[in-house]
Amino acid sequence: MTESLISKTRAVFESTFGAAPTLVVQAPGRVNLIGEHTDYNDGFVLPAAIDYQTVISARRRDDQVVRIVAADYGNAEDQFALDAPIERLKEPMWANYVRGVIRVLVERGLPMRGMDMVVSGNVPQGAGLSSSASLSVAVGRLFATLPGFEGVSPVDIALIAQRAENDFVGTKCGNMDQIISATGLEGHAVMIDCRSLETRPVPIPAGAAIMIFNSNVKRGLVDSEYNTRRAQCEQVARHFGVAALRDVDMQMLDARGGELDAMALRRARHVVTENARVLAAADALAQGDLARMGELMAASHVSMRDDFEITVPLIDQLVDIVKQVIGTQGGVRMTGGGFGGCVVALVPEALVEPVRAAVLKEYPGPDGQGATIYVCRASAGAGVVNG
Ligand code: GAF
Repeated sequence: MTESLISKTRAVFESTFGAAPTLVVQAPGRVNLIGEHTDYNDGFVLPAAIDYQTVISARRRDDQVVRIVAADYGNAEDQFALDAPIERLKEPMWANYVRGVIRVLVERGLPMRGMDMVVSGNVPQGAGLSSSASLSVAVGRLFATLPGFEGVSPVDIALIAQRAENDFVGTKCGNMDQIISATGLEGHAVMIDCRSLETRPVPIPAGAAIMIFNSNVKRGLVDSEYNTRRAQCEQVARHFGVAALRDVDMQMLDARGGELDAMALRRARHVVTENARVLAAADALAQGDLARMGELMAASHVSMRDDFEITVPLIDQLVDIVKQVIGTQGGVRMTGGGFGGCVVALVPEALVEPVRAAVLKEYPGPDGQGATIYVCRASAGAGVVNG
């Protein structure tokens, strides 16, 4: 897959700029195995980078101009100067992800140089697999190849990309998507402590496959509902006088939950129990215990459905269809921000085809569209592909 993105961006680069690119970088999308809506609560997550990526072919310039060509948008172009204010555009949105990261890099006083770049990607868009984080992180990774960026770590790149999404693009996301895109490891999920920013690679057990099912339910409410959930969590943390829900445990919730209204209690209970599940899941996965992993993923889904209220009926149906086939041999849950998007399953390889067949047969999808199914490899984080 990367190969075709590389050749596509190279060819467009040569025809647009009349020279070969000297640098190619990639940054992956991600799937979260467990730990939903915990990142902005300073909690724990267990995502994996996937083998769907954004690729940028590029060449440094001798001036302060940045030119970007979007190979997936009819070779549309954006151009701006590093030594003038970098403004947010009304559209196209793809340009804002690039502009945002570059603006944060400039503001940090890093030694920037002009760049010609051609971008293309195959992370499904709007599916909750972090196509935007993969674009932002790819841009950060590209500039991190410049002299003077030696001290900029993968986690720094991720935080710069997150800042750009928060402040420039205007999405109030947490730090999970960018950190896993920057730090992913082939064959591994990564447990991230979203407060300390420590990462712990956890091997995907041999013989286990990661399946992703795009429900094809459009995530219409995701922005407003996401922000509402965030505000509800922050309010409970304030009520308990702590920095974030990370600092609340079940004992505290049992003792003082009565002070909260019923909805706030449900929201907090999701985050508190989900954090505990992530820690348990990292251990279960490390031990190759897919049955335990399955229990934790099932509990996570129920918690997202009943306490955090971010699933929708078609997603619940999709999870049930997969569960019928895998039983106790693996795990399945909704993944990502919610209100549509994708379901993730960790299943023994022998069950990939039976699961696929069941989903194709039984899942109606919106307007009979069914689901789109991906079998993914846990992949490396952002990096230079050559050059
Ligand atoms: C989206 C956000 F971008 C992440 O930061 C995270 O909060 C996730 O939803 C929910 O776990 O992907």
